[in-house]
Amino acid sequence: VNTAPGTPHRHALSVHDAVAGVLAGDRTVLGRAISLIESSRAQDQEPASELLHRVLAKTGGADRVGVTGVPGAGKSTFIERAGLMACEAGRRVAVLAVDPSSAVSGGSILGDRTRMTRLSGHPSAFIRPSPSSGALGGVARRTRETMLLCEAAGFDTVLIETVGVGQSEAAVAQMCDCFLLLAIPGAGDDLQGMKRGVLELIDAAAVNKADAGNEQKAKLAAMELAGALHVMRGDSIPVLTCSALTGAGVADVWAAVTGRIAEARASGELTRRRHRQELAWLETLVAEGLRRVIDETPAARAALALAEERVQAGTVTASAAARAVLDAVRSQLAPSSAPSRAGSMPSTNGAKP
Ligand SMILES: Nc1nc2c(ncn2[C@@H]2O[C@H](COP(=O)(O)OP(=O)(O)OP(=O)(O)O)[C@@H](O)[C@H]2O)c(=O)[nH]1
Ligand SMILES: [Mg+2]
Repeated sequence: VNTAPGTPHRHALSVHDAVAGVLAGDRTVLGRAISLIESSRAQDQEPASELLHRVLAKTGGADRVGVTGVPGAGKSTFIERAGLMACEAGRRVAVLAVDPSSAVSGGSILGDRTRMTRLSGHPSAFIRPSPSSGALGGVARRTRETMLLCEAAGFDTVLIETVGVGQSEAAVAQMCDCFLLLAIPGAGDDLQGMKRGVLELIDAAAVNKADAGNEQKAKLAAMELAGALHVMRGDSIPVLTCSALTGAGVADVWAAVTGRIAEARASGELTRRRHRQELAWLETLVAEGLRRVIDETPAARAALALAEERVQAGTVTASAAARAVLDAVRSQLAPSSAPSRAGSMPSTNGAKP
């Protein structure tokens, strides 16, 4: 059931076969289609984009659930248990991860895979480890597109684990319908290690590890967390307790998560949320693309290097330096419309009679 990311293409998969296989729910083809969209080879970009375009109409059908929490909070254990529950209820479950750090730290996804052995052996589950390298932007793109392929292949529940500390939370929040925080009790001043930003992104929370005599402590932590969330955000979200290890309370947490998604779907809020996410995603891609234009344009790259030097030396302001870089970009894109550096009106191709 598991498929390794970035597997080299044994035989190039035609877009036609990829589309047909994915739509038919063929796992082998799905795995290879995901490898195609994960590929950074230049010749794979066009077919990958074509593939996504052709399955687009069949995407969007899943409940998209993100799970976050500090390392060791029990995210993988929870996902395995909730995923199994969903499978047993007749759902088809795909598990993905956003792990921008795995290239550096290694191992965490391998660990996840071994820990999710029961789920990965289930015929209704598909577990895809995180793309194993790349900056957050690239990893987020691949996870988002993998999610779309899984939906096109008929998976109706997608669980995404955030791995690693950093900005992966924001990236996952931007691609899911419900973002669940797993907290743990007795981490003392609990709101502690949790970044305030994460608390603003979540839609539900559960205090995990409510077992082995820690049930009461977990309940207190849940009340404290609910109170803090209410003060900070001015709204109430469900904060429950559970034990991913024993399974106690997991069904209730899962019901709260899927219940919220069902409500949002019925009210139209889900559609609005996804539209907002799509627009934010579009902006991210455009911004990243512009940045790439700079990196790929020698004149712009040189202007940026010069700007950095001057800002560092304190000889120009950052805003003036940024303007110079953008001018360099513009003059490359459309030489005739670039504003003149002397501050005069742009000439109309310099060839007026
Ligand atoms: N007592 C108890 N232990 C748990 C529970 N859930 C998870 N654990 C244990 O906590 C450890 C970490 O669990 P994981 O599920 O790997 O946690 P994670 O959040 O996925 O960790 P990373 O992916 O490394 O960030 C494991 O040893 C689990 O067995 C729980 O509900 N109760
Ligand atoms: Mg994990």
